[in-house]
Amino acid sequence: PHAIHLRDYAPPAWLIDTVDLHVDLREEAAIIRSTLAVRRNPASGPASGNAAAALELDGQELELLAVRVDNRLLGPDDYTLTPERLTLAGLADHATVEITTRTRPQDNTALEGLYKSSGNYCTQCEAEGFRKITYFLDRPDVMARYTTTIEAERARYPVLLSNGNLTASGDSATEAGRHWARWEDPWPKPCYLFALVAGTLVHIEDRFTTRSGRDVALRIYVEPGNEAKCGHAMESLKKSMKWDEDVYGLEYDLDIFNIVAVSDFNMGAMENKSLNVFNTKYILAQPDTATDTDFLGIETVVAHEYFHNWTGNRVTCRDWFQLSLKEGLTVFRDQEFSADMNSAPVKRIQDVQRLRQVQFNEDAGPTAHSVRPESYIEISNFYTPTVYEKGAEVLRMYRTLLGHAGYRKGIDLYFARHDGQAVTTDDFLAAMVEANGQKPTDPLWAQFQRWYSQAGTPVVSGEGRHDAAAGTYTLTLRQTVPATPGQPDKLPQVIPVALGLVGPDGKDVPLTLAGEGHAGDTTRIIPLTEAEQSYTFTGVPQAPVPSLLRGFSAPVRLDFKQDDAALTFLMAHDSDAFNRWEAGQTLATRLILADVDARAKGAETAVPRAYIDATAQTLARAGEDRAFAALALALPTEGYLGQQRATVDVDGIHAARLALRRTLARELNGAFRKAYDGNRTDGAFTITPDAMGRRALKNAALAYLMALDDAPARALCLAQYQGATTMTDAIAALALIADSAMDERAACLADFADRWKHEALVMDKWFAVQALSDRPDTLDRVRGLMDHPSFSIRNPNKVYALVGSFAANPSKFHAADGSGYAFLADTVLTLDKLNPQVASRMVKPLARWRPYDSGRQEHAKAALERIVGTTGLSRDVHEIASKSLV
Ligand code: BAL
Ligand code: ZN
Repeated sequence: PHAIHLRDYAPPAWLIDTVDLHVDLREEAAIIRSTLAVRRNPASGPASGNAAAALELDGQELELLAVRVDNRLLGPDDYTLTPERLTLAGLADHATVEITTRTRPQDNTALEGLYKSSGNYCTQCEAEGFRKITYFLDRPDVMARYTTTIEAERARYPVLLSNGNLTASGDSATEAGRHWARWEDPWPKPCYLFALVAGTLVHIEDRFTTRSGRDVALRIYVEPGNEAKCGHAMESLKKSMKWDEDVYGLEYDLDIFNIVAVSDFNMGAMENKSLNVFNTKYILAQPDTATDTDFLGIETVVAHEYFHNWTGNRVTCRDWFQLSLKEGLTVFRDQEFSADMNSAPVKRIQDVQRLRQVQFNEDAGPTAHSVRPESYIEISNFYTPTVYEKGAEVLRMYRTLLGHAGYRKGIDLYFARHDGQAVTTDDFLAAMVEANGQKPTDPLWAQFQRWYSQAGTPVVSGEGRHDAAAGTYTLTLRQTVPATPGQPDKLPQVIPVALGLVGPDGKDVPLTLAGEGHAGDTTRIIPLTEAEQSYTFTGVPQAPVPSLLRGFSAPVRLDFKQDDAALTFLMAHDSDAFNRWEAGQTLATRLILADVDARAKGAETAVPRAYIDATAQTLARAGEDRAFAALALALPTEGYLGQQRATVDVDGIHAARLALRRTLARELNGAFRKAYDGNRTDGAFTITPDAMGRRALKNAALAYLMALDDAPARALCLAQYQGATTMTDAIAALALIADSAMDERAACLADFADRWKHEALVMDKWFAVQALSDRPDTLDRVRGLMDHPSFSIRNPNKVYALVGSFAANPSKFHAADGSGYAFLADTVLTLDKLNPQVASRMVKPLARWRPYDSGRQEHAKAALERIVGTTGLSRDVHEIASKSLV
């Protein structure tokens, strides 16, 4: 397989203005007739040698039945056909090309292109699935207007949907029992936004009136029986539509917006124009089947896909290297939407936790790549936390540097300039800065561009010095960007550091830089642009405690010299909620890592009284913001702790973290019990931030109590499981029971499975709690569960729930004997034959083997070599596995 490089981009030699698709769905196969109005691209003329360029159409796994050009049927000598391309030479400058192909959606286990899920037809075309439906210029810079006619048996497929508006429908004139529907999408779009659905579906309907008075029909289609579980998704959709008008001035542009939820889906959801296709996980929810996290996930993903209507669909990507143009921006938009709908500090902490857990990990490993990658072998491998979440951080930094009003000016100019176009991240940057009277070539913005081109997580280190005599505080900051594969040398980046100085009274000091006439704000943005920079603040008579990177103002690792007393002070007093949380996490990280080191030498450390007292304070103040308190009580994950060391001490980290949990549980037992009892939510279920905060705090307290695994805790946990009225409470208790050696463990797991065996999404949770269990026989159980009637290796959600969760179980997946790695390799090889995209996702945990000890390294390498040495491996898995062995 060969790599595709950004530097090789050339505009398409041909354009497609209109596409008329006729899709005939039959039980034996689907027949697709596509009529394309093509023309030579004037922007790709003689100068680029394209005057006589042939029309080269992408196509994969298609059976070609007929080709006509301007109504003339071509013979096999009139075109060139390879497994990946259909080439037509000698065309006039304008032509009508009609292509008829056959595919077998029922055999499509890769879930890319046209496939069947639970007996219904659906499509997934991003990034390159359309070429599995018909021969086409499958690249996002070819935007066309689509008309789609779907024909199928009426009884089995009463619902026929595609993009745009339904313009006609009827019964087949020639065959009894068959019907058809025609959809026309007035908006030009790249083929990755095409969608089609046919099946037995029911829907709920609502309406939204846009601010200019457009009445939009909103429909969510699901399998019969699920219609009562769509209410939260519908509310989320309406909130998103309103928020996008209020915050971005962006309005919906058609009279209908359809969502279809399917149970077999590689991703979370897909933003096809006016026909979003969703994984059921991000639509279906009721209090007894979905957790608070699920409810929040639905709100976010529904918003994300809706927001793509502008950021992705109206303005799309020129090529796939620009993926973050739409994904980073849209993630930033959904993050801010969710922050506005719920608790902003809690949302920010959760987003940063995810960034650190997955993106920092990626950025430090063999598949590290920049937000705008330079090359790829398989584009599906680049739907990554770097493109999505780090991309979102880049957007946040624009807003931090330009201010809210400046950011909005930039967004407005971006749409004014580029509506209807396929553009680049350079175009985006130009719009942002030019709208603010600056130039992309200005030093700051030329340097800011490195966020797109340089991979690796920058490290910011430094220290502060107080001069009591002068009343000044001098802060020195340094940055380095680590080497990553293919990028050995890095240049400094623009790092907006949001800074506050907290005085001894716990209040923020107004910040005045030396040379400024008057006191400024109490939080200031310092753009760190050099490898080292110093800043002196005046009017600081008493030694302050600095609070750096407030709100996590840049996606960097901070290594600032600060003693435990300063961190404890910030935990209590920082006006920035994120940094109050962060100070506690930094302290906990220090304590656990010190204990890891002690354990390596056969000793153990004692937990300082000050830390226990600070945790007691967090509990005492929990009523101020319970969701925040729950996050503050959670210790850093084993994954995050491992990232802090060159070599991960798997067992040491596991033991030290558990020991700290047990110490806190013992020392603060009464306080945890009080927090538990004080936050029972036995009344009517609501998903308000307050109700979710109560459940989160109560379950955090229960987890601490269960760390002791004593009789009172067990009784409490069992009672919660048995009496739970919400899935949040039921699964929290079940996860703790699955971790424990309680006699009731097997009975509870059996009870849960018996109760929920007909609810696929609930069974996913059942698989996950067992795969994440701390019990010594977890791997054996996971192997056994692969044969459970509710498990299917063909269903991505099941694979993510069981295999993905196991790979996220630090001490079990990284077992010293390599058994976890061998299991994952076996599973990846089985999966690869069915669904390369899912297989490729599952190989990633194995690819990050370098920071482990030599024994584990050898086991992981052997597993990877076994994968790479397998013949017929997909491009997807080959790319990740082979890169990880370099
Ligand atoms: N575009 C792929 C799914 C998503 O990011 O919305
Ligand atoms: Zn997206």
